[in-house]
Amino acid sequence: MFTDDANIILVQLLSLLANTCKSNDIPISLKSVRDAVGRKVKLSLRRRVKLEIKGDKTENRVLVEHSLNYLEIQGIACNKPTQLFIEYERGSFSLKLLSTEEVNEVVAHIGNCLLRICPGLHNVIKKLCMEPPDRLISLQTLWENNKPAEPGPCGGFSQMYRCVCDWLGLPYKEEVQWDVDTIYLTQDTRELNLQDFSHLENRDLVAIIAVLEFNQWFTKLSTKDYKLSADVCEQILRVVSRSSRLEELVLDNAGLKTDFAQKLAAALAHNPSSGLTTINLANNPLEDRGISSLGAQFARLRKGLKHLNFSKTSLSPKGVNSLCQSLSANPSIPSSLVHLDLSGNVLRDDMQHFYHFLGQPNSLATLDLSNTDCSLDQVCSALLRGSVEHLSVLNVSKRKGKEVPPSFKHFFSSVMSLSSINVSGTKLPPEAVKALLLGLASNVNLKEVSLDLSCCELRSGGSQILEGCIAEIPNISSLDISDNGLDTDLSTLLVWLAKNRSIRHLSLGKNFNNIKSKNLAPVLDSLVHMIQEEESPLTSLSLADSRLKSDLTIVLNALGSNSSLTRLDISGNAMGDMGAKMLAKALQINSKLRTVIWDRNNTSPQGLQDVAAALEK
Ligand SMILES: *[C@@H]1O[C@H](CO)[C@@H](O)[C@H](O)[C@H]1NC(C)=O
Ligand SMILES: *[C@@H]1O[C@H](CO)[C@@H](O)[C@H](O)[C@H]1NC(C)=O
Ligand SMILES: *[C@@H]1O[C@H](CO)[C@@H](O)[C@H](O)[C@H]1NC(C)=O
Ligand SMILES: *[C@@H]1O[C@H](CO)[C@@H](O)[C@H](O)[C@H]1NC(C)=O
Ligand SMILES: *[C@@H]1O[C@H](CO)[C@@H](O)[C@H](O)[C@H]1NC(C)=O
Ligand SMILES: *[C@@H]1O[C@H](CO)[C@@H](O)[C@H](O)[C@H]1NC(C)=O
Ligand SMILES: CC(=O)N[C@H]1CO[C@H](CO)[C@@H](O)[C@@H]1O
Repeated sequence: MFTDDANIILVQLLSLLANTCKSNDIPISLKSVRDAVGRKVKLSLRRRVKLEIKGDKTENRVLVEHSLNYLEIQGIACNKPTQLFIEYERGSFSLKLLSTEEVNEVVAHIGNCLLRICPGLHNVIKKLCMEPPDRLISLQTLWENNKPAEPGPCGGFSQMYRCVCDWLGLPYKEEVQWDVDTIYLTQDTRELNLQDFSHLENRDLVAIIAVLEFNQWFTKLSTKDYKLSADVCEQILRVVSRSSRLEELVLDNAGLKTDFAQKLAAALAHNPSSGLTTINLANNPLEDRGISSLGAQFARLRKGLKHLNFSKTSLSPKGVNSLCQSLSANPSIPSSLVHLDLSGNVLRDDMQHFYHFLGQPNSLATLDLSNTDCSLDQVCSALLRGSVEHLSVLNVSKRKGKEVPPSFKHFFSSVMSLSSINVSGTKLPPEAVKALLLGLASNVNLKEVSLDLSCCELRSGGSQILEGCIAEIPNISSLDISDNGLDTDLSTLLVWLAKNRSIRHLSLGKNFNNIKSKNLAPVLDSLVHMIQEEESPLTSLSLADSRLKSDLTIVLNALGSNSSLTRLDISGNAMGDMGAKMLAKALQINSKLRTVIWDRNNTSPQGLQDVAAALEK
């Protein structure tokens, strides 16, 4: 309630007024109060009280509303009819008022003030205890009816920011208000990104972060590649220890060390109503000790966790085991944890508790173990035991030269429900690609699988494997094989791809870097055949970033006769005016295409006009 200054003023104020109202009978004269506090103080609250001092002793005082900062109130207790106990940041005091009604009025007034500053608060006063409890019910009804209809942009952020600056004695920055009230408001975002304010001083960041203790709009606090100072870290921890609104904390590469993780654990322990479910502390050297402390708290989180990112945090198997023991100990986590990123940590040795965790039924959709060297065999066996249902990203990249364990294929052939597999950029060795495809081919449980094999350096070897398996895979609805150095190999591969009647979306781009003009023709012929195949299931095709230039016209011409395509991405092909003309012609007869993604590379205004004219028809 009272900053140091305000508190002193209050105490002084009470002493000053003690003489003027020794007897309860004499009404408090407005003039005497005015004389005591000065003209500037608003006198909306004026009550005769007895301040309880040591033992049973009390002193007659007058309670006057000063420009108090209500943000500092921690709790109010009214355990006896006329008693009012107020606990604030730096102390507490206990008052006796003349009647229960007066106590209720004072509490109602404080609540109303808080509601004005912090609209949307669920518990207007954090800890409020009234005896008998029905006093509380009428107060809550009153506050409910008093809630402001429109709290202002981003949950009334600016107003709170002003109060917080006042409370912490920090300068109020107009530009913060402007940013939030205009930019954040237009973007309708719930994420407060510290980088937006990183040009300000640290103490300004402290005030901005402090608002999140009260604000009910923002649910995410984030920063990346920006070293946080000690006072900023302290304030973040304070918010974690008090907010029930904050759900996501992303402090990526923020210069945090072991002690931060330990303090974060303590902050979580302090806040039973914390709603934090996403924690991304990637690229901070937290080490085993930091993560273990955090884990001990994770074990107790009632709501569980959705997203944990400990990529490149200097973890060893010891830390991962400890973390996973904690995760296993929390009954909410198997159904809540969707993303787990442990990439970029050296995880070579035994990770018994990690595999145990994966081997329980769980909800993981992303498991990133790239650059960790952990055992693929154990991971796959565990995932199968855990009957994972929706794994969409299993990243085990940088495993060149390692043997592919049988459990890898077994996983893909037996997993019960897997809707997307993303191994993009994971540079799977050819045997692993083969195991994956054969596994999928023999899996009778899957349908509508989307497979992203882009950027895996497949080249000729990978192409042959694809040719051998792709036609056999039943329900693969989307396939991305872009950026794999396929070049001339594409001409045969496309023949096989065309045979499969389930692929509706195909991405082929960035595969034409080392192909000679004369070899390009057969590839594009195969593609044209595929597009024009009767009852082709293909509805979406991407040839993005292939730099096909004028050769693209071969494909564009094929669009004229009715193809099944509704979406085509030909961006990054520098097709020029000729291409634009062809596209224009195709669009004039094609009635199916709904979306064409295409950039203006090498197209002059004339080319643009041609296409525009075609679209008008
Ligand atoms: C974890 O954080 C890193 C660094 O920001 C990011 O690249 C990665 O995508 C994140 N992982 C997940 C699963 O979101
Ligand atoms: C897989 O990991 C590699 C290496 O860390 C990374 O570059 C790539 O983006 C990751 N892929 C996915 C799908 O997360
Ligand atoms: C697969 O992962 C990569 C890298 O993280 C991403 O860019 C791509 O969009 C993902 N693919 C799908 C189909 O989600
Ligand atoms: C694959 O899809 C077809 C129809 O699209 C369906 O009849 C068949 O049962 C599916 N196969 C599996 C294994 O789900
Ligand atoms: C394309 O299909 C539409 C209707 O399905 C038909 O009217 C049109 O004649 C067809 N065009 C060609 C070139 O086959
Ligand atoms: C095509 O556009 C990209 C980005 O818009 C640009 O970097 C590139 O130089 C352009 N290429 C040509 C040939 O104009
Ligand atoms: C689902 C589907 O149509 N799969 C087909 C893929 O291609 C092979 C070979 O043509 C067919 O046997 C599958 O039925």
